[in-house]
Amino acid sequence: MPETETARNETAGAPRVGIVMGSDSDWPVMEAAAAACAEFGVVYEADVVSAHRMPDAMLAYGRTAHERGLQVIVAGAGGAAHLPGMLAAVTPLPVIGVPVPLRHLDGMDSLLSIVQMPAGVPVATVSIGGARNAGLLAVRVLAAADPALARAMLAFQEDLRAAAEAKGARVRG
Ligand code: RP5
Repeated sequence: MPETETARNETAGAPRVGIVMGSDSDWPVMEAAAAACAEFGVVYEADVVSAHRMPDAMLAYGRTAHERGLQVIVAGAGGAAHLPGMLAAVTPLPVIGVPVPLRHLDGMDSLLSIVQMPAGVPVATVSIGGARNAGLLAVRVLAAADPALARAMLAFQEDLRAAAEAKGARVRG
């Protein structure tokens, strides 16, 4: 995974999205969230913040994230995936959860650990392994109050439409 300092460097600006995961073994999935942010020029930070192995650091991350200027948290974990929900319990920021698929159970355990939150503590859960959509959703959250980012998202959606239509044209011949 990248050096967190890279995303925090002063020329890039302060991170707006915090991408965290339970283990560095989650990074091959979670890097798609980072790539989506980077595509839109959104500065992110990425780090390992394990709910089970480093609970004090995890709670400190969640409690201080908004004070540090983060505006959205993308949290991925696999198995007994409590990280997104525990962060949502202590931060006022929107939390987007990514169920990371592990070798057993095809990620269903991760999905069910993240998605079924009690009322009052929301986690916006994407599909199993859906880190790209998590990154894109984080960009959309920011775009709600950032007109330039909203325009960039509309252009991205237009590209998606054009690509889908081109595929249709190839099928039709
Ligand atoms: C979870 O345990 C992590 O999010 C990861 O998906 C899983 C396995 O972690 P490692 O044993 O690979 O460090 O907490």
